[in-house]
Amino acid sequence: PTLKHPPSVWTDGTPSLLTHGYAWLPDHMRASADGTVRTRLLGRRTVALRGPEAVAFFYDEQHVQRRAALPDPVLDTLFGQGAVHTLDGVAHRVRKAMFLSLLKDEKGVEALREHVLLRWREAVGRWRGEPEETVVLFDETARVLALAVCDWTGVPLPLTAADGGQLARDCVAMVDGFATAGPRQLRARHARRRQEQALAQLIVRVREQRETAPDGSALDVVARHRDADGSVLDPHLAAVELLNIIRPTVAIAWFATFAAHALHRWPQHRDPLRDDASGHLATGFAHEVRRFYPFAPFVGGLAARELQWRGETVPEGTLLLLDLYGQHHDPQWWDHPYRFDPHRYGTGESLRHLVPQGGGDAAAGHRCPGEDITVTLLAAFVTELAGLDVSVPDQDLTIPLSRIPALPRSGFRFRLG
Ligand code: PAM
Repeated sequence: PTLKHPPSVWTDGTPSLLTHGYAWLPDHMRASADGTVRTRLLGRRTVALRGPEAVAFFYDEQHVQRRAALPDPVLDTLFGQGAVHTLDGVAHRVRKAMFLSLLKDEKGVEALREHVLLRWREAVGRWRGEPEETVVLFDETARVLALAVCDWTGVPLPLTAADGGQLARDCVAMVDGFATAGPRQLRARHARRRQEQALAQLIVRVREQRETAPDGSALDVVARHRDADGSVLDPHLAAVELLNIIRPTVAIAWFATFAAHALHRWPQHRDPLRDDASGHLATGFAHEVRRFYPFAPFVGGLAARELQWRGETVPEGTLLLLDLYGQHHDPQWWDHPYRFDPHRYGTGESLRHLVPQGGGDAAAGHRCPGEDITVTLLAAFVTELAGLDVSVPDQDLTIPLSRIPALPRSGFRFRLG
Protein backbone atom coordinates (compact mmCIF):
# COMPACT_ATOMS: atom_id res chain seq x y z
CA PRO A 1 0.00 0.00 0.00
CA THR A 2 1.25 3.51 -0.72
CA LEU A 3 1.24 6.07 2.01
CA LYS A 4 -1.47 8.69 1.79
CA HIS A 5 0.47 11.11 3.93
CA PRO A 6 4.16 11.86 3.50
CA PRO A 7 6.34 11.31 6.57
CA SER A 8 6.41 14.28 8.85
CA VAL A 9 7.95 15.34 12.10
CA TRP A 10 4.61 17.00 12.95
CA THR A 11 2.40 13.92 12.85
CA ASP A 12 2.87 10.75 14.88
CA GLY A 13 3.63 7.72 12.72
CA THR A 14 2.56 5.10 15.30
CA PRO A 15 -0.96 4.42 13.90
CA SER A 16 0.50 4.26 10.39
CA LEU A 17 3.21 1.83 11.55
CA LEU A 18 0.61 -0.39 13.18
CA THR A 19 -1.50 -0.54 10.02
CA HIS A 20 1.28 -0.73 7.38
CA GLY A 21 3.60 -3.07 9.29
CA TYR A 22 6.72 -4.07 7.41
CA ALA A 23 5.95 -1.66 4.54
CA TRP A 24 5.83 1.39 6.78
CA LEU A 25 9.52 2.26 6.99
CA PRO A 26 10.52 1.12 3.45
CA ASP A 27 7.64 3.20 2.03
CA HIS A 28 8.88 6.22 4.00
CA MET A 29 12.43 5.54 2.81
CA ARG A 30 11.33 5.50 -0.85
CA ALA A 31 9.55 8.81 -0.33
CA SER A 32 12.59 10.38 1.31
CA ALA A 33 15.05 12.31 -0.83
CA ASP A 34 18.14 11.52 1.23
CA GLY A 35 17.48 8.00 2.55
CA THR A 36 16.78 9.21 6.09
CA VAL A 37 13.25 9.32 7.54
CA ARG A 38 12.18 11.88 10.10
CA THR A 39 8.93 11.34 11.94
CA ARG A 40 7.49 10.68 15.41
CA LEU A 41 6.71 7.40 17.19
CA LEU A 42 4.77 7.31 20.46
CA GLY A 43 5.23 11.08 20.52
CA ARG A 44 9.01 10.89 20.34
CA ARG A 45 11.08 12.54 17.61
CA THR A 46 12.31 9.68 15.42
CA VAL A 47 15.03 9.40 12.79
CA ALA A 48 15.28 6.19 10.76
CA LEU A 49 18.44 5.09 8.96
CA ARG A 50 19.44 2.35 6.56
CA GLY A 51 22.59 0.88 5.04
CA PRO A 52 26.04 -0.28 6.20
CA GLU A 53 27.14 3.21 7.24
CA ALA A 54 23.97 3.50 9.32
CA VAL A 55 24.64 0.10 10.91
CA ALA A 56 28.10 1.26 12.05
CA PHE A 57 26.64 4.56 13.31
CA PHE A 58 23.80 2.86 15.18
CA TYR A 59 25.95 0.19 16.83
CA ASP A 60 28.49 2.71 18.14
CA GLU A 61 27.84 2.58 21.89
CA GLN A 62 28.76 6.26 22.18
CA HIS A 63 25.83 7.07 19.90
CA VAL A 64 22.91 4.96 21.02
CA GLN A 65 21.61 3.93 24.41
CA ARG A 66 19.00 1.31 25.18
CA ARG A 67 17.90 2.44 28.62
CA ALA A 68 14.35 3.79 28.34
CA ALA A 69 14.33 3.12 24.59
CA LEU A 70 11.85 0.25 24.50
CA PRO A 71 8.23 1.10 25.31
CA ASP A 72 6.29 -0.94 27.90
CA PRO A 73 4.08 -2.64 25.30
CA VAL A 74 7.29 -4.24 23.94
CA LEU A 75 8.88 -4.97 27.34
CA ASP A 76 5.72 -6.39 28.95
CA THR A 77 5.33 -8.85 26.08
CA LEU A 78 8.48 -9.58 24.10
CA PHE A 79 11.62 -8.96 26.15
CA GLY A 80 10.58 -8.50 29.81
CA GLN A 81 11.20 -5.59 32.19
CA GLY A 82 14.85 -5.26 33.17
CA ALA A 83 16.01 -7.51 30.33
CA VAL A 84 19.52 -7.42 28.84
CA HIS A 85 18.03 -5.48 25.91
CA THR A 86 17.52 -2.46 28.19
CA LEU A 87 21.07 -2.24 29.57
CA ASP A 88 24.04 -0.11 28.48
CA GLY A 89 27.79 -0.07 29.10
CA VAL A 90 29.35 -2.33 31.74
CA ALA A 91 25.98 -3.54 33.06
CA HIS A 92 25.13 -4.69 29.56
CA ARG A 93 28.46 -6.36 28.89
CA VAL A 94 28.38 -8.37 32.12
CA ARG A 95 24.78 -9.55 31.56
CA LYS A 96 25.43 -10.25 27.89
CA ALA A 97 28.45 -12.40 28.77
CA MET A 98 26.07 -14.71 30.66
CA PHE A 99 24.22 -15.46 27.41
CA LEU A 100 27.40 -15.84 25.35
CA SER A 101 28.96 -18.21 27.89
CA LEU A 102 26.24 -20.77 27.14
CA LEU A 103 27.30 -21.11 23.52
CA LYS A 104 31.04 -21.57 23.97
CA ASP A 105 31.79 -25.28 23.99
CA GLU A 106 30.38 -28.69 23.06
CA LYS A 107 27.47 -28.07 25.44
CA GLY A 108 26.50 -25.12 23.24
CA VAL A 109 24.95 -24.85 19.78
CA GLU A 110 25.74 -28.41 18.69
CA ALA A 111 24.09 -29.90 21.77
CA LEU A 112 20.95 -27.83 21.19
CA ARG A 113 20.87 -29.00 17.55
CA GLU A 114 20.98 -32.63 18.74
CA HIS A 115 18.06 -32.02 21.10
CA VAL A 116 16.06 -30.37 18.33
CA LEU A 117 16.71 -33.23 15.89
CA LEU A 118 15.66 -35.79 18.51
CA ARG A 119 12.41 -33.97 19.24
CA TRP A 120 11.80 -33.39 15.50
CA ARG A 121 12.26 -37.10 14.71
CA GLU A 122 9.90 -38.00 17.55
CA ALA A 123 7.31 -35.74 15.93
CA VAL A 124 7.89 -37.14 12.42
CA GLY A 125 7.45 -40.66 13.84
CA ARG A 126 4.12 -39.62 15.31
CA TRP A 127 2.94 -38.10 12.02
CA ARG A 128 3.93 -41.32 10.20
CA GLY A 129 1.64 -43.19 12.58
CA GLU A 130 -1.25 -40.98 11.51
CA PRO A 131 -0.74 -40.41 7.77
CA GLU A 132 -4.20 -38.91 7.30
CA GLU A 133 -3.51 -36.14 9.76
CA THR A 134 -2.75 -32.63 8.51
CA VAL A 135 0.17 -31.07 10.34
CA VAL A 136 0.47 -27.31 10.93
CA LEU A 137 4.19 -26.81 10.58
CA PHE A 138 4.38 -23.56 12.57
CA ASP A 139 2.65 -25.07 15.63
CA GLU A 140 4.69 -28.27 15.45
CA THR A 141 8.10 -26.59 15.07
CA ALA A 142 7.25 -24.25 17.96
CA ARG A 143 6.45 -27.28 20.12
CA VAL A 144 9.58 -29.20 19.00
CA LEU A 145 11.73 -26.15 19.75
CA ALA A 146 10.10 -25.62 23.16
CA LEU A 147 10.75 -29.23 24.17
CA ALA A 148 14.32 -29.16 22.87
CA VAL A 149 15.22 -25.87 24.50
CA CYS A 150 13.91 -27.18 27.83
CA ASP A 151 16.07 -30.30 27.41
CA TRP A 152 19.02 -28.02 26.70
CA THR A 153 18.47 -25.37 29.38
CA GLY A 154 17.74 -27.95 32.07
CA VAL A 155 14.29 -26.49 32.68
CA PRO A 156 12.29 -29.50 33.84
CA LEU A 157 9.22 -30.53 31.95
CA PRO A 158 6.40 -30.46 32.71
CA LEU A 159 6.67 -26.87 33.79
CA THR A 160 3.14 -26.12 32.75
CA ALA A 161 2.24 -28.96 30.39
CA ALA A 162 4.03 -32.21 29.63
CA ASP A 163 3.98 -31.93 25.85
CA GLY A 164 5.59 -28.51 25.76
CA GLY A 165 2.40 -27.19 24.23
CA GLN A 166 1.64 -24.53 26.81
CA LEU A 167 5.20 -23.19 26.88
CA ALA A 168 5.33 -23.16 23.08
CA ARG A 169 2.00 -21.37 22.83
CA ASP A 170 3.01 -18.82 25.47
CA CYS A 171 6.34 -18.06 23.75
CA VAL A 172 4.56 -17.69 20.43
CA ALA A 173 2.01 -15.38 22.05
CA MET A 174 4.75 -13.16 23.53
CA VAL A 175 6.32 -12.63 20.11
CA ASP A 176 2.99 -12.42 18.29
CA GLY A 177 1.60 -9.64 20.48
CA PHE A 178 4.42 -7.13 20.93
CA ALA A 179 3.59 -4.84 18.01
CA THR A 180 -0.15 -4.45 18.34
CA ALA A 181 -2.60 -2.64 20.58
CA GLY A 182 -5.27 -5.30 20.02
CA PRO A 183 -6.18 -8.54 21.81
CA ARG A 184 -2.86 -10.14 20.83
CA GLN A 185 -1.11 -7.64 23.15
CA LEU A 186 -3.25 -8.80 26.09
CA ARG A 187 -2.67 -12.46 25.27
CA ALA A 188 1.08 -11.77 25.15
CA ARG A 189 1.08 -10.03 28.54
CA HIS A 190 -0.88 -12.88 30.07
CA ALA A 191 1.49 -15.48 28.57
CA ARG A 192 4.53 -13.60 29.88
CA ARG A 193 3.09 -13.28 33.40
CA ARG A 194 2.36 -17.00 33.53
CA GLN A 195 5.82 -18.08 32.36
CA GLU A 196 7.70 -15.50 34.45
CA GLN A 197 5.90 -16.70 37.55
CA ALA A 198 6.58 -20.39 36.87
CA LEU A 199 10.26 -19.79 36.05
CA ALA A 200 10.82 -17.47 39.04
CA GLN A 201 9.54 -20.24 41.31
CA LEU A 202 11.86 -22.67 39.57
CA ILE A 203 14.86 -20.35 40.18
CA VAL A 204 13.98 -20.18 43.89
CA ARG A 205 13.76 -23.99 44.09
CA VAL A 206 17.14 -24.33 42.35
CA ARG A 207 18.77 -21.86 44.72
CA GLU A 208 17.29 -23.67 47.72
CA GLN A 209 18.53 -26.95 46.20
CA ARG A 210 15.03 -28.36 46.06
CA GLU A 211 15.54 -28.80 42.32
CA THR A 212 18.77 -29.73 40.54
CA ALA A 213 20.01 -27.72 37.60
CA PRO A 214 22.50 -29.69 35.48
CA ASP A 215 26.01 -28.26 35.86
CA GLY A 216 26.66 -25.53 33.30
CA SER A 217 23.09 -25.62 31.96
CA ALA A 218 21.34 -22.31 31.24
CA LEU A 219 19.17 -22.85 34.32
CA ASP A 220 22.29 -23.27 36.46
CA VAL A 221 24.14 -20.33 34.87
CA VAL A 222 21.21 -17.90 35.16
CA ALA A 223 20.46 -18.96 38.75
CA ARG A 224 24.08 -18.27 39.76
CA HIS A 225 24.86 -15.27 37.54
CA ARG A 226 26.15 -12.13 39.22
CA ASP A 227 25.54 -8.75 37.63
CA ALA A 228 28.14 -5.98 37.31
CA ASP A 229 27.34 -4.84 40.88
CA GLY A 230 28.11 -8.34 42.23
CA SER A 231 24.53 -9.26 43.09
CA VAL A 232 22.59 -12.30 41.88
CA LEU A 233 19.49 -11.63 39.79
CA ASP A 234 16.29 -11.46 41.77
CA PRO A 235 14.16 -14.52 40.90
CA HIS A 236 11.83 -12.51 38.74
CA LEU A 237 14.64 -10.99 36.68
CA ALA A 238 16.31 -14.41 36.43
CA ALA A 239 13.02 -15.69 34.99
CA VAL A 240 12.98 -12.80 32.49
CA GLU A 241 16.45 -13.74 31.25
CA LEU A 242 15.71 -17.48 31.20
CA LEU A 243 12.76 -16.60 29.00
CA ASN A 244 15.16 -14.58 26.83
CA ILE A 245 16.84 -17.89 26.04
CA ILE A 246 13.73 -20.04 25.71
CA ARG A 247 11.38 -17.67 23.79
CA PRO A 248 13.70 -16.64 20.94
CA THR A 249 14.59 -20.30 20.39
CA VAL A 250 10.89 -21.09 20.01
CA ALA A 251 10.61 -18.09 17.67
CA ILE A 252 12.81 -19.92 15.15
CA ALA A 253 9.47 -21.57 14.25
CA TRP A 254 8.75 -18.41 12.21
CA PHE A 255 11.87 -18.91 10.11
CA ALA A 256 11.24 -22.68 9.81
CA THR A 257 7.76 -21.94 8.46
CA PHE A 258 9.18 -19.41 5.99
CA ALA A 259 11.74 -22.05 4.92
CA ALA A 260 8.89 -24.49 4.20
CA HIS A 261 7.14 -21.75 2.24
CA ALA A 262 10.31 -21.17 0.17
CA LEU A 263 10.80 -24.89 -0.50
CA HIS A 264 7.20 -25.11 -1.66
CA ARG A 265 7.42 -21.97 -3.79
CA TRP A 266 10.83 -22.85 -5.35
CA PRO A 267 10.89 -26.69 -5.38
CA GLN A 268 13.98 -26.71 -7.62
CA HIS A 269 16.08 -26.39 -4.44
CA ARG A 270 14.72 -29.60 -2.93
CA ASP A 271 16.91 -32.16 -4.76
CA PRO A 272 20.17 -30.21 -4.40
CA LEU A 273 19.40 -29.89 -0.67
CA ARG A 274 18.90 -33.66 -0.44
CA ASP A 275 22.37 -34.14 -1.97
CA ASP A 276 23.98 -31.38 0.12
CA ALA A 277 26.37 -33.51 2.20
CA SER A 278 28.52 -30.54 3.23
CA GLY A 279 25.53 -28.55 4.49
CA HIS A 280 26.69 -25.44 2.63
CA LEU A 281 23.52 -25.11 0.59
CA ALA A 282 21.32 -25.58 3.68
CA THR A 283 23.25 -22.79 5.40
CA GLY A 284 22.91 -20.51 2.35
CA PHE A 285 19.21 -21.32 2.30
CA ALA A 286 18.92 -20.42 5.99
CA HIS A 287 20.64 -17.07 5.38
CA GLU A 288 18.42 -16.35 2.40
CA VAL A 289 15.28 -17.11 4.44
CA ARG A 290 16.51 -14.64 7.06
CA ARG A 291 17.11 -12.01 4.39
CA PHE A 292 14.09 -12.51 2.18
CA TYR A 293 11.22 -13.00 4.62
CA PRO A 294 9.93 -10.40 7.09
CA PHE A 295 10.85 -10.89 10.74
CA ALA A 296 12.33 -8.00 12.76
CA PRO A 297 11.29 -4.85 10.86
CA PHE A 298 13.81 -2.58 12.58
CA VAL A 299 15.67 -2.08 15.83
CA GLY A 300 15.70 1.09 17.89
CA GLY A 301 17.60 3.05 20.54
CA LEU A 302 17.88 6.60 21.83
CA ALA A 303 20.53 9.14 20.78
CA ALA A 304 22.83 9.15 23.83
CA ARG A 305 23.79 12.79 23.16
CA GLU A 306 23.48 15.29 20.36
CA LEU A 307 24.73 13.50 17.23
CA GLN A 308 25.72 14.38 13.69
CA TRP A 309 24.34 12.08 10.99
CA ARG A 310 25.45 13.01 7.46
CA GLY A 311 25.71 16.66 8.38
CA GLU A 312 22.37 16.73 10.19
CA THR A 313 22.07 17.42 13.91
CA VAL A 314 20.15 14.72 15.77
CA PRO A 315 19.10 15.95 19.24
CA GLU A 316 19.83 13.88 22.34
CA GLY A 317 16.95 11.51 23.15
CA THR A 318 15.83 11.12 19.53
CA LEU A 319 14.58 7.60 18.77
CA LEU A 320 16.93 6.14 16.17
CA LEU A 321 15.60 3.28 14.07
CA LEU A 322 17.71 1.01 11.91
CA ASP A 323 15.72 -0.30 8.95
CA LEU A 324 16.67 -4.00 8.89
CA TYR A 325 13.91 -5.33 6.64
CA GLY A 326 14.34 -2.47 4.18
CA GLN A 327 18.10 -2.96 4.02
CA HIS A 328 17.55 -6.60 3.00
CA HIS A 329 15.51 -5.57 -0.05
CA ASP A 330 17.54 -2.57 -1.19
CA PRO A 331 19.08 -3.09 -4.68
CA GLN A 332 22.00 -0.95 -3.53
CA TRP A 333 23.20 -3.89 -1.46
CA TRP A 334 21.58 -6.91 -3.11
CA ASP A 335 21.49 -8.09 -6.69
CA HIS A 336 17.80 -8.65 -7.59
CA PRO A 337 16.68 -8.45 -3.95
CA TYR A 338 13.27 -9.98 -4.68
CA ARG A 339 14.87 -13.10 -6.13
CA PHE A 340 15.15 -15.93 -3.59
CA ASP A 341 18.69 -17.20 -4.16
CA PRO A 342 20.37 -19.41 -1.55
CA HIS A 343 23.58 -19.35 -3.63
CA ARG A 344 24.12 -15.60 -3.43
CA TYR A 345 26.35 -15.76 -0.33
CA GLY A 346 28.90 -17.99 -2.06
CA THR A 347 29.20 -15.78 -5.10
CA GLY A 348 30.21 -12.33 -4.05
CA GLU A 349 27.37 -11.01 -1.92
CA SER A 350 28.56 -11.19 1.60
CA LEU A 351 26.98 -11.69 4.98
CA ARG A 352 28.21 -8.24 5.92
CA HIS A 353 24.96 -6.61 4.89
CA LEU A 354 22.77 -9.32 6.38
CA VAL A 355 21.42 -8.02 9.69
CA PRO A 356 18.14 -9.86 10.44
CA GLN A 357 19.17 -10.17 14.10
CA GLY A 358 20.92 -6.84 14.35
CA GLY A 359 24.40 -5.64 13.36
CA GLY A 360 27.70 -4.86 15.00
CA ASP A 361 29.34 -7.25 17.43
CA ALA A 362 27.32 -9.69 19.55
CA ALA A 363 29.75 -9.64 22.49
CA ALA A 364 30.25 -5.88 22.74
CA GLY A 365 26.90 -4.68 21.46
CA HIS A 366 23.25 -5.61 21.16
CA ARG A 367 23.42 -7.96 18.20
CA CYS A 368 21.48 -11.14 18.95
CA PRO A 369 23.80 -13.64 20.69
CA GLY A 370 21.64 -16.49 19.38
CA GLU A 371 22.39 -15.88 15.72
CA ASP A 372 24.54 -19.04 15.43
CA ILE A 373 21.75 -21.01 17.06
CA THR A 374 19.27 -19.59 14.57
CA VAL A 375 21.39 -20.36 11.51
CA THR A 376 22.31 -23.85 12.74
CA LEU A 377 18.77 -24.86 13.72
CA LEU A 378 17.23 -23.30 10.64
CA ALA A 379 19.71 -25.11 8.36
CA ALA A 380 18.83 -28.36 10.19
CA PHE A 381 15.11 -27.73 9.59
CA VAL A 382 15.80 -26.93 5.92
CA THR A 383 17.62 -30.27 5.51
CA GLU A 384 14.87 -32.17 7.34
CA LEU A 385 12.06 -30.48 5.40
CA ALA A 386 13.78 -31.03 2.03
CA GLY A 387 14.09 -34.71 2.90
CA LEU A 388 10.39 -35.21 3.71
CA ASP A 389 7.92 -36.26 1.02
CA VAL A 390 4.86 -34.19 1.73
CA SER A 391 1.66 -33.13 0.06
CA VAL A 392 0.57 -29.57 0.55
CA PRO A 393 -3.22 -29.16 0.44
CA ASP A 394 -4.87 -25.99 -0.85
CA GLN A 395 -4.51 -23.28 1.74
CA ASP A 396 -3.88 -19.58 2.16
CA LEU A 397 -0.10 -19.19 2.04
CA THR A 398 -0.14 -15.42 1.64
CA ILE A 399 2.06 -13.49 4.06
CA PRO A 400 0.37 -10.19 4.97
CA LEU A 401 3.10 -7.60 5.47
CA SER A 402 0.71 -5.40 7.41
CA ARG A 403 0.93 -7.76 10.36
CA ILE A 404 4.00 -7.72 12.62
CA PRO A 405 5.17 -10.44 13.02
CA ALA A 406 4.22 -11.89 9.63
CA LEU A 407 3.55 -15.55 8.87
CA PRO A 408 1.90 -17.52 6.04
CA ARG A 409 -1.76 -17.27 7.05
CA SER A 410 -2.26 -21.04 7.20
CA GLY A 411 0.87 -21.67 9.30
CA PHE A 412 1.86 -24.08 6.45
CA ARG A 413 -0.28 -27.24 6.52
CA PHE A 414 0.96 -30.50 5.02
CA ARG A 415 0.50 -34.26 5.07
CA LEU A 416 3.27 -36.84 4.92
CA GLY A 417 3.62 -38.95 1.73
C1 PAM B 1 12.61 -12.94 20.45
O1 PAM B 1 13.32 -12.23 21.12
O2 PAM B 1 11.67 -13.61 20.90
C2 PAM B 1 12.88 -13.05 18.99
C3 PAM B 1 11.83 -12.40 18.22
C4 PAM B 1 12.03 -10.95 18.11
C5 PAM B 1 11.36 -10.44 16.89
C6 PAM B 1 11.18 -9.01 16.77
C7 PAM B 1 12.32 -8.17 17.13
C8 PAM B 1 11.97 -6.74 16.95
C9 PAM B 1 13.05 -5.92 17.38
C10 PAM B 1 12.91 -4.84 18.09
C11 PAM B 1 11.65 -4.21 18.45
C12 PAM B 1 11.86 -2.75 18.46
C13 PAM B 1 10.59 -2.02 18.62
C14 PAM B 1 10.93 -0.57 18.73
C15 PAM B 1 9.71 0.24 18.87
C16 PAM B 1 10.02 1.68 19.05
